[in-house]
Amino acid sequence: MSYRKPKVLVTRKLPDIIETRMMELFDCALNLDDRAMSKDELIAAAAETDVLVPTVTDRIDRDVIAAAGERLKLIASFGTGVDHIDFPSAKKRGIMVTNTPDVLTEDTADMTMALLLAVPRRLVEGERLVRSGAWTGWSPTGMLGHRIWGKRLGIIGMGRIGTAVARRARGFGVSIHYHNRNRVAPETEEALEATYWSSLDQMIAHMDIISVNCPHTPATFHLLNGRRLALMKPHAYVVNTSRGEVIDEDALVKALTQGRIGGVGLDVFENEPKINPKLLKAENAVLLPHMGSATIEGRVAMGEKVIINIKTFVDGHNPPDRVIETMF
Ligand code: 8YV
Repeated sequence: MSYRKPKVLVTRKLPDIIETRMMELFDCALNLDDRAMSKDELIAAAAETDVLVPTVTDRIDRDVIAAAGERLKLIASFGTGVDHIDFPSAKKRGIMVTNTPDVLTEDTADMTMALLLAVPRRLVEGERLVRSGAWTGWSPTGMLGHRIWGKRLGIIGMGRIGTAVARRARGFGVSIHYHNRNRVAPETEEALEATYWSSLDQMIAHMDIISVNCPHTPATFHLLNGRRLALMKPHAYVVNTSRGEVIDEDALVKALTQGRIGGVGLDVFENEPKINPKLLKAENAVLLPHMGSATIEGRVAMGEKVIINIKTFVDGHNPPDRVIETMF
């Protein structure tokens, strides 16, 4: 039987080594210019492909899935979060969805830790001061921030990334607290000396730093809303490397600009790449361009996962990173 290579559409430029391998294995349409595709382009492309490889910048909504016709069988997303894909619509049409978990856990936890240090210690403000030429030298009261040693970190979402953040933060003398849909295994709690809070409100009210590490799902949309932000201690910080939508960004900006919280470290935003202008002006906000998993090693490993997911699927097996309903 002759083997027809599956037609695979990759929506963004991937690392060269991944694109080369994909070209060998599949009938691949690449995006060498790395220009984000419009909805119309996605709709047109989805109708003519067996496998779609989107990223967080592509909205694979109901319209795109409806336009896909009979041909599209797999959406092999490049990334762990799948909130850009209308999963129920895909499921209804029998389209499988896969993602790339695990391989970006440590990198994202590193970036969370970087923000967790940068905000209380005013790292970026200090850097701006030096570069501006306005630094007049050391002073006993210059650039005072807050110590993180001995403080309480509240992790919202104790999955892979949340756990990896907890492991790191312990090394900095921070006590670990968490809220999660399900309590983690007693061995994990014990190893991390982690305290479980069944009430998110209660946890928020007692923490010095809040780290958002849960996925964005219908259940976590605006989980950190105005009411919950008002529960925070006035000196406490918020760090988010998950998805902007988990926080009500308008409410966060209000809390920050009215001095009701100490500062924020954000790698993700509600309307990426648009940033609330008030955030841009806030000295106590460290803002990053969604780069939590942006390491060469991580992005290659994510690409390898995409290839394995596609290959196992077209060979008639169950892909290792199949997204299932219970994840939402
Ligand atoms: C990825 C991410 O870079 O994997 C995720 O969920 O947020 C990022 O680290 C991005 O999603 C790639 O599509």
